[in-house]
Amino acid sequence: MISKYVFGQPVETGAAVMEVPECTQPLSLMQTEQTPEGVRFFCGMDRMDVVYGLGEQMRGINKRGFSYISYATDDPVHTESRHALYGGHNFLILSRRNLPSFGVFVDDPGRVVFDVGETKLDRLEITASCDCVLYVIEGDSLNDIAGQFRKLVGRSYIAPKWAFGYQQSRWGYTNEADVCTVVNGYHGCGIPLDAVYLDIDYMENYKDFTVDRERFPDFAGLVASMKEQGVHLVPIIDAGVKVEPGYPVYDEGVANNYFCKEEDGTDFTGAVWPGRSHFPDVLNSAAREWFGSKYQWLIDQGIDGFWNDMNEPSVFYSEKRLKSIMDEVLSMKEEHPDMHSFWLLKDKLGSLANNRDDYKSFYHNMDGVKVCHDKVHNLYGYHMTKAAAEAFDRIVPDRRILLFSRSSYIGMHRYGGIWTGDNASWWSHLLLSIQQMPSLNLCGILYTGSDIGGFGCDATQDLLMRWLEFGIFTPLMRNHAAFGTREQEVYQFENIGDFRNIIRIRYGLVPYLYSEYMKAALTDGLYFRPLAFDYPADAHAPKVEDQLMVGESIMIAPVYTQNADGRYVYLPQDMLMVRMKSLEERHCEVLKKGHHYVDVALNEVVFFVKKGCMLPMAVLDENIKSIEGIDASGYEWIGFADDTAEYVLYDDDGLSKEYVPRSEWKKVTMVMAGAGTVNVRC
Ligand code: MIG
Repeated sequence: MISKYVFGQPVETGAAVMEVPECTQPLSLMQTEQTPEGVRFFCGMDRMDVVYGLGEQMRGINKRGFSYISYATDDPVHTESRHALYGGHNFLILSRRNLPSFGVFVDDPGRVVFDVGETKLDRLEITASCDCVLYVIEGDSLNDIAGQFRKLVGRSYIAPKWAFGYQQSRWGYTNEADVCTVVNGYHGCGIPLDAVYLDIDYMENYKDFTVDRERFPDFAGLVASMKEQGVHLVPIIDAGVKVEPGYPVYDEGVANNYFCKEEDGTDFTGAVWPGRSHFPDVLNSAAREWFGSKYQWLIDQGIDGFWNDMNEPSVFYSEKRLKSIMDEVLSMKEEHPDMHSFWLLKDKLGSLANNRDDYKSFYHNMDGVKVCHDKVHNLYGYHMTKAAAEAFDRIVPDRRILLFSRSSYIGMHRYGGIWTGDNASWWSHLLLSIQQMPSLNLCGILYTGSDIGGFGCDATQDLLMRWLEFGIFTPLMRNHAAFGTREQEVYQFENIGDFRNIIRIRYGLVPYLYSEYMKAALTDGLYFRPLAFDYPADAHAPKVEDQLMVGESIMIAPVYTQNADGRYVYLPQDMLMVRMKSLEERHCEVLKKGHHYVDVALNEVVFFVKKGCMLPMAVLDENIKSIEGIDASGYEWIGFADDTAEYVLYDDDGLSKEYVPRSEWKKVTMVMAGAGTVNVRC
């Protein structure tokens, strides 16, 4: 049951797609109070209660004990103390031990604070603005609450099947030769690869919808020849448009008032990679249509995937703030600063980037209504991505295009996925990425993954290998690294054969992973789930922070510490442990419910099959180069059963939008016929 409460005069965010009548009864599960900052919702929490959700945030699967802020920010230092990352994912479930659990979605695209028992241990407190919509969702189980929420916000984005292949990226591939080196590097080692990313360096002076002619003399030709080898090129699109008369995107934007405005009506200027830039007013439907239509130029050259970046929007500095701070700094030139003013000076310069006062200083034209950006801040990345997705629907209505964004808000999950931004090559960020996945899925974001190996800092061989062993289960499986860091393509490291085996296991798993992804998307289900969602009666399950259910059949328990040769794993029921050194070298063993220490060598993949469940494994050709090469005519099956195991297999062409109706999904049954032998029926 979903109850809707409206406060003030909220902006239409488009997050919810289901009509829910406004509730006439007063809110009972939470109390409400007006504060100087806005409206506050709060309720008590029992010691054993768990809070799930909030999407892309720091810390654990259970969000208790900290405050989280929804106010998208381009902060590349994801330390434990951070309260905000790139998204606004205002949905959580309070899972209560002794009372019915419920979900809360605060539809407010401005700054929202979730104090989940930080200030007061036993209190959940949410502070939104005066204009917001609150949805409270009651249901029979955690899965039921999550499912109702997903019905409210609509079907998640569905990526093309090739986007489930392994992908390589780096900020620093600057020309055609760099791209070829990567592809040859992988193919030369017999490792499949489905995409290579183009970061900002492919553009001409960081201008959106341009390609540098000197560095990419025959772009369309390169795109086509790569595609022949099964590799898709995926260019980045940044939010900021370079101020440069004569550059058509700039000229058209200015002429039609398509950019965000200052209070006085002039175009807001902030600096990002292109230098002085304007920001398309993607909250205005005409501007959105215009900006989206620009993607066509790249689609016409054979591009079929994009990543939208810098769309918090990131502003390195605004012209007016830089000027005022420069003046201040210059006025200090003659004095020898005391220590206090020295630190003040340093902070001033540090406060230039992504400053909230700048976000308060510019405006959108929301189809006739002037709205201050700060009030709708979290909608920007969402609507930039919506601009692209709506354009794809016009340009190539029958085809799926890969699309994901850095900044997002609930509602954007219908148009694209996200990656989790600028993490670092830290073991703690491997764990963080494991913990972010179920939280993101709860908010509807299914097509997601982190920068494998870590974006900032230098990756070590073992970190990359362990990260890949987890990354083979994330829908987006992309190795990405920052400019200036150690080169992170797997062939740059020792023991390439082990890397090859792990990536090939991913391709072997694709029939299962894709099937599970599609079923989750088409039924509003969860691809990644915390253990407690599947084992609600198990008292230990809610405490497990480093294991996940992946699809209907398996559980994973990734190793995320250096120099470990295994880890403790909790089994909420008897399971079949599958250990793989390669796709062909499999070892299975039944483990009993309870706690186990499981050895996991650095070059091994281990996962667990639930009882009564099974999964398909593709049999791969030695030379498989991409997803296209997977033979779908027959699979091997791994299952665990006393008598029968079942699996519902979804498959389609991976490209069109005509998804297979549920009545036609294939059910595969495995029947044990005497010790060690099985019959499989389809
Ligand atoms: O200011 O385009 O998160 O993935 O490589 C940095 C360069 C801008 C941030 C993205 C990252 C990308 C980088 N971008």
